[in-house]
Amino acid sequence: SPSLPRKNARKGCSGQNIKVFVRCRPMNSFEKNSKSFGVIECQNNRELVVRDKPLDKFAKTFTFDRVFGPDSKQIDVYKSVAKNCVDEVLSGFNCTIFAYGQTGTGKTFTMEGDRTPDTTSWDEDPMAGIIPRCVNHLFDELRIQKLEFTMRVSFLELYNEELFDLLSAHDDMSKLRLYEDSSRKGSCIIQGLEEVLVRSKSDVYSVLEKGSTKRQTAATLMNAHSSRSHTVFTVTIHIKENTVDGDELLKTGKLHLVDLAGSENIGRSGAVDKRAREAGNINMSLLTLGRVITSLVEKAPHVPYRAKNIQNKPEVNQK
Ligand code: ADP
Ligand code: 2XA
Repeated sequence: SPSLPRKNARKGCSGQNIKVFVRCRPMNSFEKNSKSFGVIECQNNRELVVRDKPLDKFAKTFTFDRVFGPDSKQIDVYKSVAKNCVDEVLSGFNCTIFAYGQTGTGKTFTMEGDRTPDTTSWDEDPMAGIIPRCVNHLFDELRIQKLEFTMRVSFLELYNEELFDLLSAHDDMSKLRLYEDSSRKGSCIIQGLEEVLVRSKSDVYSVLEKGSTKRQTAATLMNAHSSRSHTVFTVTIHIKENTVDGDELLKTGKLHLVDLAGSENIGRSGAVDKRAREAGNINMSLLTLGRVITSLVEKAPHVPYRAKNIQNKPEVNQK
């Protein structure tokens, strides 16, 4: 989905600037062995049927831009969800893809993917998720179009309202500070965030490897569960072009690929359970994000990017 509003923000070919996709993962062996029945079923690529029991008279149908069934492949998801975003970024637009859902539903599988053991070429790995496929496609396109460019990537983790750099050269996991950018309204600066220059596909792979190792370390150090943190992978490209008049034109595009924390602690009312509250409003950001997206969709005059969470405060005398 093309990201946060900018001047001249372009709408996707569908004319909408936010799209919603659903991917259903296959049942795992535990679910199969326990004879669970599937509560969701995909219909004609766009509809999702949700039932409480087999042959549920009250089954509900929901429509999305696309629904991917349990047999969908990484490449199919990439082609329908992310490929357009990569092309928009090459034209100088900003795009964001969020993965949202409960822990265990396949967010990381979809965004990052896995390495097939005993294979060497990651750029042809069928298990590669959206992130590696995006950077790969960016490199291919920039080369095909013979463009003069630089590419930078950053990778951060947001845990318990604190920011950590997954590409930092330091072994420790020190917090990063966040400032509002007074020169650009609605924008912010993350002080000291590593923005690694990548010149080749192999540079990219080193960065991905480093990031996933570091996240593993962070999880151990902070006793954190990845299910309770958000990760944001950002690719920034600068493209130098010459106009017909012989002027130089610098285009900047950003692609944000976000693997959100598990949505399981968010109730219908917006309340979070006691445990999550103790851990420090982990899901506050998910609630805020929900309101931001709703106001963008409804084209509300004010988008509460900076809103503090209101529903999430512990009540007095709560058990
Ligand atoms: P999340 O990030 O939402 O917590 P994961 O990506 O870790 O979930 O997925 C949970 C498990 O399900 C993992 O073992 C993953 O490999 C598997 N899985 C997820 N989606 C798929 C899929 N589409 N096909 C096969 N296995 C999947
Ligand atoms: N999902 C794996 C990483 C994990 O560690 O949780 S897969 C993809 C995106 C990002 C970081 C890493 C990867 C695995 C092992 C070494 C290096 C990279 C990776 C999988 C397939 C193709 C390319 C990269 C990966 Cl942000 C993966």
